[in-house]
Amino acid sequence: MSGNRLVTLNEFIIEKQSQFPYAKGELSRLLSHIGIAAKIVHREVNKAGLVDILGEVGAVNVQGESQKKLDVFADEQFIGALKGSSECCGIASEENQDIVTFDDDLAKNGRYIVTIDPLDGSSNIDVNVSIGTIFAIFRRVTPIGHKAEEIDFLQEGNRQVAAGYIIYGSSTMLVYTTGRGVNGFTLDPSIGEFCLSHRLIKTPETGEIYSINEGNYIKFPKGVKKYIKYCQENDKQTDRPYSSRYIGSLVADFHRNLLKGGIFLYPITENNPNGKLRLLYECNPIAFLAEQAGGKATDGRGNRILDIKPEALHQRVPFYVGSRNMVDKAEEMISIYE
Ligand code: P6P
Repeated sequence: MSGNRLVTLNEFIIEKQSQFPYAKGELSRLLSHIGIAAKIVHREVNKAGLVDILGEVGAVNVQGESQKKLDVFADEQFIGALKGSSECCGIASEENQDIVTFDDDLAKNGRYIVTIDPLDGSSNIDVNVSIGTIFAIFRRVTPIGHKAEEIDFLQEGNRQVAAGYIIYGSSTMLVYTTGRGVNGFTLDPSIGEFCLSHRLIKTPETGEIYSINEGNYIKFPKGVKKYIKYCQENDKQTDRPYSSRYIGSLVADFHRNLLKGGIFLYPITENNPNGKLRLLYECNPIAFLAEQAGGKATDGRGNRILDIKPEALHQRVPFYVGSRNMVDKAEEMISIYE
């Protein structure tokens, strides 16, 4: 709210655009189009239990239309919005094995590429648990006017120009950064606008929440087991009151920790020797947001997530993200016991 007036996402984007004197509005248009797709997905997510949207791909609903799983629906909505922005020449999506290039002349002149997980945690939708969309925006490295190529998508996360997520929860929020802090916008369905609700989010340097799937405990490296025990032991001196909170939806777990302080860990396990989470469209955007809010994101081996050079579109990495002091402590224990 500037004064008492609501600030909408578009007003905020345009206001901030003036801080980039050479910006011609391309990034602004891209972000606005993401906001439009988010509203459409919000509408379907919120009634998913009532319509056939949960059906398997290829099934036929009562009207004889081919049913779409919600994540395929979300993928189509975001691809359509990004293509329609005419600022994006292609995307890498969790839902598509290969990059999706937009080959019309207008889009080939787009300066940006987007990596996206259109609906992360969609297995939770059937049980009404919060899910999310995660996206990252880069400038293309191939010449404008040509089709996007895979090399455009294999850039280190430190080259992101923007990143964000939409969380479809008790309310729908869009949280994003362009490298000048993290701002959160809550969707007001009565006016169909995302309105600024969390200005310049700063995550606490330490917190009292640790988020990890303890069902994998026996498969964790020794240092991770030691860190979990550290979080659970009551230290008489500090009376460390850690709580375990794990939703199983990255955006929901991260969003809570971002606001309250905490650490999210997805380590390597025997089943996932490189971790489970994807570098391009889960870890990089979340890491950018975490750092912009004063937090930290590493692979548990001292490597900053944003400095990892991607080798493949769907590459997985171990992921430790959240309050700076907590990530440091986890790293310390992993290095001691590894
Ligand atoms: P697990 C959801 O499937 C997801 O990709 C993330 O949103 C979430 O953090 C993680 O996987 C949960 O994985 O193995 O604990 O169920």
